[in-house]
Amino acid sequence: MESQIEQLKSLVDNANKILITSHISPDPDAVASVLLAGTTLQANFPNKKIKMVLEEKPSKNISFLDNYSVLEFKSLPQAVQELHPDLLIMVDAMNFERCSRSDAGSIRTIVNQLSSKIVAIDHHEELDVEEGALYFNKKNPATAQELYELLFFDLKLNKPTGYAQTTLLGIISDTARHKYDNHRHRETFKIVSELIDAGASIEQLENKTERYSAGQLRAISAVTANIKDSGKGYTYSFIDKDSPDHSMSQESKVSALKAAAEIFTSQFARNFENNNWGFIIYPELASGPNVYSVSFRSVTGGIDVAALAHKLGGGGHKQAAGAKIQANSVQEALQKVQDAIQQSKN
Ligand SMILES: [Mn+2]
Repeated sequence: MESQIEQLKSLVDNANKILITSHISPDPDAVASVLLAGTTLQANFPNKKIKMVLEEKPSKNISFLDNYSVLEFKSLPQAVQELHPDLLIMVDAMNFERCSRSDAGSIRTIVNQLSSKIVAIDHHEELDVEEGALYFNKKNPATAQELYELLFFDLKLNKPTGYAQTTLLGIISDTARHKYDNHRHRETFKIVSELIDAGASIEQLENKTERYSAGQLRAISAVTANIKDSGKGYTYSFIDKDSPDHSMSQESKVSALKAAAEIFTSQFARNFENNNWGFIIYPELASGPNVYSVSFRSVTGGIDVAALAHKLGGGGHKQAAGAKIQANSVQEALQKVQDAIQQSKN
């Protein structure tokens, strides 16, 4: 019986055309993971045709990363149709629905017709792993770490230019600079030391990624104004459609809402009054007028928020998870979340 690593090695060896992708609403770990996997394969197998495609652009500007310009942002079914990949690698995701908002089903149809091989490399809670995929998940704190271990420790591939900064960005952003308990801390800190030795800098990275506009700070003030203690052990806040204000363009509104939600989830969801978990609801403007996002956080060992998010059609980690909700108002979305919490107690 071939080991998983041997299977991965032969899938890569036998593929001439490889497509690498990640999840919709890509965060820095998703983008860094696509870049790390793609540039490493490109550097080690210069005769293979390798494409790095994401269906959506990241909300954070991380275009300073080395090789960022090789990333293509386009419809994933279209990219699969154009390339006819022998091998499709999903990173930071485990099924096509996570990778495509436009049409996951048609990706599945094309991939089946082509008999393309599928690999999924992820660190989220296991949920609907794509059928037939060779699946890797050690529950690392970031997919960039999972990839670093696979590519350089297990497959012993050569490192491409820019790998140190790219990997470090994935790890630093998904761990919120090592804020949370991490059962793979020995591997994480060993790798982070290697990356810093290779010239990457946490301070420089964070100075580039942690930037706020006036619009984002106005959205944050709406979030802190709306913060509530439910009286049932959890904290919540919300932003309605008209926040932060009417004058902003759609694009800056989307980024302001995301930034405000992120501040709430990282700083306040677990830390308000005596509560150790909570959530925020905000309009998901990019998905349509009646779509809201809910984002949950809890302290390790407390509430399993992945299960709550799953009830609402989403997913994630036990301590950090989210879902998208159809609702006509933020109040209706809030009611749906509170109903799901109530049901999970019964
Ligand atoms: Mn991730």
